[in-house]
Amino acid sequence: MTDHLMLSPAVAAAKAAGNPLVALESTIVTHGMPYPANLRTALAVEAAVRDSGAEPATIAVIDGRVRIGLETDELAALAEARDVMKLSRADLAFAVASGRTGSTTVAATMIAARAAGLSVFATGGIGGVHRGGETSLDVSADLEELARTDVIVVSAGAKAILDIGRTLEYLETKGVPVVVYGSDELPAFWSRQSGHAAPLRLDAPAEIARFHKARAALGIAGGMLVANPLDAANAIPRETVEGWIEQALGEAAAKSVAGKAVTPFLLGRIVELSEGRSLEANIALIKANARLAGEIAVALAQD
Ligand code: PSU
Ligand code: MN
Repeated sequence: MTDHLMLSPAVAAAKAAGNPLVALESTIVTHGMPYPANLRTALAVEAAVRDSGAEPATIAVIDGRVRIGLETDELAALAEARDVMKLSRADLAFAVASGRTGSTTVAATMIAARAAGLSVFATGGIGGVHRGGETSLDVSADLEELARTDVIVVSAGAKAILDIGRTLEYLETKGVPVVVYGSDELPAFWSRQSGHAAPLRLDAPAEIARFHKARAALGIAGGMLVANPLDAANAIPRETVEGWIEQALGEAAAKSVAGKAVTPFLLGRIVELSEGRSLEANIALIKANARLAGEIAVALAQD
């Protein structure tokens, strides 16, 4: 893989100096938010990582090369592009082998981050078991990746469009620690409440770094999910969100939306149904996650 990996000058310099780094995904840019809010957010997220003392490394595949760290013009091109692949474990190498351009999901970003030696990654919300997943078998490859790849994924939990209970069961079965930052309740992306208790709770970046090191010392492979609740001022009550989700899910079923298109369709419709309120919350939560991820990376680099 190393031949196909290309570090940006800033990322290469940070790595060489042993400075903390945070990986960022790009599917949120190409499939998760409308233009130009997606570009504005991607740049603000990189700034949030820098503010916390770490170097951001936004990951994508451009013309068949796995890029670790993008220049602003490259990010801008991705944000406006329409025919970009949404890459996961199944097709990351396909894009490389065929010289394609694609954005990386949580799963693919974890693989690329690990290959580049990065152990902290910030996203919005992970994919998981979709509602009705017990019959459709629509379960995001993000969950399996968390089970096997040693990266700390900082999120606002699983996206609320999913079946959060079954997503938690899957993660528990696979031995993935779910650590809620500073709360006893697992957040649900746009909302602070999910109705599910925090499987584990930690209150400081240094505690998360210590947990990560203890797992490594015990030889326990696999990732860790950190769920960071959105602050109350930006969060949306669960009951409010649930109405939009129900409507978007009904429309997805009526249109037979399936496979990779499901999550982008639901997120896009919820932005419309909420008249942009969900987008503002999504932007706020990814910035907060980037900041926390930076703090964890800084803590990992100490001692
Ligand atoms: N977080 C967001 N918006 C997004 C995503 C995460 O705030 O669009 C993306 C991530 O890349 C995640 C993907 O991996 O949604 C999940 O897609 P699926 O359900 O098809 O696995
Ligand atoms: Mn799916």
